[in-house]
This record gives sequence, structure tokens and C-alpha cells, in this order.
Amino acid sequence: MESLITLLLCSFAFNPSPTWATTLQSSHFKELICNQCQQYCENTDLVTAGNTRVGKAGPRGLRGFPGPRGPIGEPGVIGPRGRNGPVGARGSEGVVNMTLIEQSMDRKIEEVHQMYAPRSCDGVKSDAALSRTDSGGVFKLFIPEVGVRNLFCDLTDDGGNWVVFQRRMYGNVNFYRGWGDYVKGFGDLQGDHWLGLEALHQMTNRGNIEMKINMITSDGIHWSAKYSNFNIGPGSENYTLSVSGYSGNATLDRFSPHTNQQFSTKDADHDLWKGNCASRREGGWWYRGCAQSNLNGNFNKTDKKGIYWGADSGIKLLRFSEMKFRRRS
Ligand SMILES: [Ca+2]
Repeated sequence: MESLITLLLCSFAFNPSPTWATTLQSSHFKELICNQCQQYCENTDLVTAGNTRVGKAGPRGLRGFPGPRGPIGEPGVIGPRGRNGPVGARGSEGVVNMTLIEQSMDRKIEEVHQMYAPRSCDGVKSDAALSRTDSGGVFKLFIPEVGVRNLFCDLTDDGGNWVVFQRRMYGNVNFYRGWGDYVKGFGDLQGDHWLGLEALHQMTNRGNIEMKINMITSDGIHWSAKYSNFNIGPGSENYTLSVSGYSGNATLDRFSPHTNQQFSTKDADHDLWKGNCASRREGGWWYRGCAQSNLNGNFNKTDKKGIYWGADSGIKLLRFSEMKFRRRS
């Protein structure tokens, strides 16, 4: 009965009409009612917890320190491809490598010449000459040991087919040169020139070669000296001369005495004299000690520095000389 009365009282106290509310909720009576009617007062600031009263919540405290950094997350998914950028400006014009093109063309030309060029003066036709003279002309030949090379072919003298390797005619080419020039060759094939010791060696070292020298003395006499054997040794032996089998109308054979001699120049002394014959005679030759013939001497000198062929007494100066070889038939 007492509980029923309390329930009614509590229900009445917390569901008052406006008139009653002011009286009940603002007095000690309200606190008294709450202690009896806790189920109605749980949401009010007057609820008790045991013997301790709970006040209103205080102001919010200071924010705590941040916690430790978390682990790195998994990488995200690759995004979609972006749109193409705008077209760039035109670049500057490139440079064509002419050197490579020229080298390539030279190789092709060399291959063509190797296929079609004559192998010796023996097979040339005069209308195929690069340039012509009364006695022959300059031809592009393919010599297997030398490669493709321009040579002067004498097509008329003594049956023709001669390869000319030395000529003194105009005096406009200096023959007082060093070793390198004599090995490589110099001058103008149609005029004064020296073919070169290396080519001479390559084209004569298989034997069966004959050689001829044509000369005109300073007083206009034509001489010839022909040799049935002619061979030039390798560079390792300083292009040693091997010559024999003289015939001709020169006053004496003044070339055979130089056989078995190495070639010498002013900067490469291989002669048998204590001094340097090439310097003394102003040429390059197979000097012994020093010269019975000096066809590579100084064109303008009239003593033993000049171009001469030994005579009965002294020397005979020359105004023309030509040396040539061919395969013996
Ligand atoms: Ca010497």
C-alpha cells in the first residue's frame, strides 16, 4: 500500500500541471521526492548514487597528446593514363655524316674495280686510259698484291705492256726526299714520278720480271739498258735490289753493280760508305759507296749530285730517264 502511494506521489510530482511544476521542481521538496522516486529522476541533476551526490559535468579538459604514428598503409592503385601533351616545336635540321657516306661509296667503287679492272698493263686497251700520252697512258688497274691503283702503262716501247716506275722528264718534282716518300711513291704518273718501293716489291717479288731503262743524255743520245731479271725485296730488307741479265746500247752497264744493295734515303742510310750516300748524291737509290748510276739525283745539278749514268771516264748527265718492268713472256 505504501509503495502504491509512493508511486502515485512520484508520478504526480513529475507529471505536474504547469501550476504545480513551479512549486514542486524548485524546492527541497523536489530533492525529497527524488530520493523516493529514483526511476523518475535518473535524467536530472538531483539523482543520488549511494551517499554521494553527482554534480553537473565540468568543462571539457585539455586535449591529450597525439598518439604514435601508425604503420604505412598499402600503396594505392595506379591512376589512369593522362591525356597526350601538345605537339612540340620542330627541331633544327640534322647534319648528314658525309664521311661515312663517302667511305661507303669508296668501298663500293673499289669492289667494282676489283671485278672489272685489268690485272696488268698487258690487258689494257688504250681507249680505257684515264689520260693518254704518245707512249701509253694512266690506267686504273687491280693488282692483287697492291689493290686498285693508278699506274702508267707504256704500250709502245719494245712490245709494250710495261709498268713505268720512275720517270725524270720535266724536273718539276723534287726527288731529294725521305724514306717514307720513297716507300709510298710520289709525283705525277704522266710526268715525273716514283711509283713507290712497297708497290715495286709487291709487283716484282714473284719473279719472272724483266726491266728496262730508257735514257737521253744531256747531248741528246738515246740509251737503253734492259735486264732480264729484276726483283725488289721486302721492306724488312730495305727493298734490296736484285737485277741481272743486261743487254742494251748504254756505254756500260751501270745499274747491275748496285744489285744486292739496300735502298737508302737521306734519312735512312743503308749504304756501305762511312757517310750518307743519299745526302752526298741528293737522291734515293740502291747506293753502295756511292753510285755508278744516280737516276734519282737532282735534276738541276751538273755534278755527281745530278742525274747521271757512269761513262768510260766520269759520268754522263741525263736530261731524261724512265724505268719500267713487265712480266717476262
Ligand atoms: Ca753509310
